[in-house]
Amino acid sequence: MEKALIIHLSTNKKEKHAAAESMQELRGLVESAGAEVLDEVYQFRPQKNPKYFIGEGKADEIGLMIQDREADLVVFDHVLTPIQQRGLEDKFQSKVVDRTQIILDIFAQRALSREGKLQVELAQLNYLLPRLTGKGTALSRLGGGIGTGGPVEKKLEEDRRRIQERITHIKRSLRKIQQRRTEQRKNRKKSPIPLASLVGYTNAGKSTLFNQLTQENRLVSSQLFATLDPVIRRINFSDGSYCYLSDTVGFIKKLPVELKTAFRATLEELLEADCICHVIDITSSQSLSQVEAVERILSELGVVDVPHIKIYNKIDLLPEKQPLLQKNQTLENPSVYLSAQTGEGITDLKAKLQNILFKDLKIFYLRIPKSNKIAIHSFPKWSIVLKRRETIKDYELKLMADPKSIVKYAPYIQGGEETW
Ligand SMILES: Nc1nc2c(ncn2[C@@H]2O[C@H](COP(=O)(O)OP(=O)(O)OP(=O)(O)O)[C@@H](O)[C@H]2O)c(=O)[nH]1
Ligand SMILES: [Mg+2]
Repeated sequence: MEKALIIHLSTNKKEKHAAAESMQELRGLVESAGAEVLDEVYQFRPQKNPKYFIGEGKADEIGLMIQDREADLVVFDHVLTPIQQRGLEDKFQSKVVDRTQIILDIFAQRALSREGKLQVELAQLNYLLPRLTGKGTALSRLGGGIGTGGPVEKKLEEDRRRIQERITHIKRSLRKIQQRRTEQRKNRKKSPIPLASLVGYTNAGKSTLFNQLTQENRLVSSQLFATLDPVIRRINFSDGSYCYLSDTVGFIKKLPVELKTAFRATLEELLEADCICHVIDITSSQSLSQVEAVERILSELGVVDVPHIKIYNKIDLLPEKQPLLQKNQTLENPSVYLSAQTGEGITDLKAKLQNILFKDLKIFYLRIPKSNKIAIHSFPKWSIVLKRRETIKDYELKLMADPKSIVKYAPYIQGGEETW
């Protein structure tokens, strides 16, 4: 296991608290990427050093620490320029990476689907391209000064061209995959069955809740970004109605722009949701700023007027039954306190989901003669069939539908409630 030192630079003394929070998150990221954190180093400095990012004196200090603690890796809680990364690697004689690279690394380890893998590769290449001269490779060590004439430049030019070609190729493949998904989505849109989407900060408990609601067995883990590939399953409600639920990649503050771009198509699926279920880890000391970060990303994606439920998760970890705040609740945008792990509060969530998703639908009872084949086959296209049964001559259906869409079938509507 690689051993890492993690470094944070504040340019503003007032940001002490934010610095500690950000470093706690970086520690989680480094561990999720598979390394061990040996120590944390903070520096306050009004300006970034163009060559070393931190001050040169601090860099020397860290150089000694690397030897002393036998670190293999130094991770900066920021985005480094190629020059800074090279300057630091030369000074430390050790690997130096930034926050973006750590996140890209985790994504690369987790991607399973073809689309996910291509998206991560695209993000990595876009990160690499402007840094091609700056990496600590044998090649770039020659960079600058005598002897870096024609051949080296030519080699770099070739590398850049090959990367550019690969980027074009990946983009083309992704477009094809995404076209297919758009088709599937259109079909789903035509169906009357509504879609709820789980969103939230990484590690909030989305997949745990997904499993609880859909009886699935998706990977749940204390590692950050355990989920990358989106998935959709059905939730069944006790009255026989149902909806779809999607689970997807978690959000994080300072999400690298390369990943935002590459995963845009995945994230844009949220625009299709009829309800956004925002899962919040109530036990995190940073839950407020995490909520803000998630809301910012949602609004950047244009997900603004979709009804949402705020789901405060992990209440089983709260010290005792402390009164839980229920503020800023509306019928359209309620909140729920629950434990995705124990199942406490799930019934409440399901009821609120039903209120939102089926708000415009009513229950109807119909009796249709078996001879009317067209009518029978059309029901699933515009209604949610809750139950069906048959007599010798007729089909009888209990269904949920928009009163406007059922007008055509008015002659078949029955009273019949008590007989079901
Ligand atoms: N105690 C407790 N732990 C929970 C609860 N819900 C989730 N967890 C834990 O929180 C961690 C993260 O859960 P996940 O469901 O993987 O979280 P996620 O939001 O899907 O995370 P990413 O996919 O990484 O973005 C795991 O260790 C879960 O066991 C809960 O209600 N109570
Ligand atoms: Mg997950």
